[in-house]
Amino acid sequence: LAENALQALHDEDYDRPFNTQALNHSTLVFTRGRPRISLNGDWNFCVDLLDTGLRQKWFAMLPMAAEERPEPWDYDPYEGETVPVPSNWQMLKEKWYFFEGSAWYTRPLDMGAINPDTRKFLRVGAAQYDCKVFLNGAFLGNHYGGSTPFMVELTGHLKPGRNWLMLMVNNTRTLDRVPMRNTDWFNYGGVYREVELFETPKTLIRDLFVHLVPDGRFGTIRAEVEVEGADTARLEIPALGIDTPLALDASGRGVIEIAAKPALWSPESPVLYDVRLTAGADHVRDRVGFREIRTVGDEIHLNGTPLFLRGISVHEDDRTLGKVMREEDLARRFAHARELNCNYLRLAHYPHHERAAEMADELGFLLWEEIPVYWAIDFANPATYRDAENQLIELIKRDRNRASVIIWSVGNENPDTDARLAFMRGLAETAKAYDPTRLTSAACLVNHARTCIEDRLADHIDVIGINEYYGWYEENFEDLAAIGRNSNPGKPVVISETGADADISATGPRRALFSEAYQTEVYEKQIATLRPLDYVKGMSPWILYDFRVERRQNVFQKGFNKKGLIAGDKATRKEAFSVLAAYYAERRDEDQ
Ligand code: GCB
Repeated sequence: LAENALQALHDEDYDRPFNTQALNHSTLVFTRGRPRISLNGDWNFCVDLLDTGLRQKWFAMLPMAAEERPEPWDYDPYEGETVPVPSNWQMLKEKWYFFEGSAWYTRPLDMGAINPDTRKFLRVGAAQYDCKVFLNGAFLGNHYGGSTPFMVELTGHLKPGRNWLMLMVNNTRTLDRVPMRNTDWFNYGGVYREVELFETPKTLIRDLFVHLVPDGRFGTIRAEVEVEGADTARLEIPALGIDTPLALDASGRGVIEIAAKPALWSPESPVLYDVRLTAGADHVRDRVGFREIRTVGDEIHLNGTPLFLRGISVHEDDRTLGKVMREEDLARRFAHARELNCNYLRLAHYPHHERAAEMADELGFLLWEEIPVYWAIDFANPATYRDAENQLIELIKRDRNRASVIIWSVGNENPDTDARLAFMRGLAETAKAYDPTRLTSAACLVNHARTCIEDRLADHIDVIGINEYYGWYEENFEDLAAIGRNSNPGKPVVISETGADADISATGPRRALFSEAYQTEVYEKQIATLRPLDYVKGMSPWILYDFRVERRQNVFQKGFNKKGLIAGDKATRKEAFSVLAAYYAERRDEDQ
């Protein structure tokens, strides 16, 4: 035993069998409208700073009373400290604030008798970043990516009565991940979205994608479904009088196009329809809006009408909850966007909670959704590409029935290298393959020497996002006007970011950089300069709320990026808020 233990200690590959990407988009099951059992609540918790848990096989420890254990042990998965799920450990105890590494979560799963005619699936809404799943000591798979849901089938692994579920979550930033080591948002760790258990019949609806066919005629609804264990399904949209069988091929896939004239979804009229799919004993349902988004030259058309995107960027960040999202927080976010006269939000820089897009569907906001291909990630690494692409597909599968989502963004401010071009072009193509009904974008580059928009990626996406900080990182405001004149993008441009920090606390400055007055001036100049540019079809300044980040430590920032139009309390509006609100009110009135 001692020899084995020694060998394990020296064996750098001890964790290799666990580092597969086995829990990827292909294991997802469509879960909308399904009954579910919440596994939120208190879980046993232990940080594993030295990463010894895998070597010591913490996952294989049997539940037994302390006095019965035959060997000494270093972790108490069945007793000991507990934390609530969902949560970010940084927000729970000061000693965990800067902790980066592995932590183990354990909880019982009480099943009663196992019904052999059912299947069981575990769904984790999100865990930052890498999550290994164990059930009763057996390894069931690993997921990479901190913001998308993943699922694992438990059927066959569960036993009657009490079972033990363990999640090992690691939030270490590394160069080959997506994002990599360097970001401008906080590296919250842990299981921070809902954990749920689903029970289905043997026949299983894997996927349902319903949308209006984007042919400019608004008269055809298309449904694509994927089912296991049936050769036919039934699609119903009762309010449109649709109730139709759908033939499935040998692989369980089926596609149908149906003539229909739904009332079109738009921010002004966010109409949603009940959609139901039945296959054998399995049922799912969703609430779906039908609308068309497309570009025509340098315009963006929603349902055939040109559109200006009056937006704001948002992070998922809360002073006390971290990345844990509550209904009230999302409702407040949309209420503030409404007050700014927005019709659009950029959900930066990673997939936000899925409830955000549902709410946008209900309230009538358009969304840009994004994966964290941020700055200089390891573009030449095929494993990094697989990770990014998987996160993209997981996001698309999760949200592609949401009418509010109009743009899939494949990255943000990435250096223009050949490797990056191949990588991001691949992602843009994947987005179209999984969802041809939406636009692709990315925050692209400006050539500062030539003062014009110049990015090879622009040829491969529908909308050119531009982050520009004239008046902040770039001093010479005249250059922005020059870029406007010198560029001829031939596609719609959205100013995906612009802004300036303002510290409005009692110790904040009165004038110059970091003052509220300076931020206001930047907004006024930005609006005046961008307004005459015809190809600029929208903007989402940076950002709605101040947010926490490790890298910002000067005397005014103190661990926060303060470019918010509202302070970190999510209540105190800065002066620039009303400047942007007034501009958007004018644009809205012009568009009507
Ligand atoms: C950017 C980044 C964003 C940063 C922002 C800033 O260009 O896209 O993530 O937070 O600038 O404040 O510097």
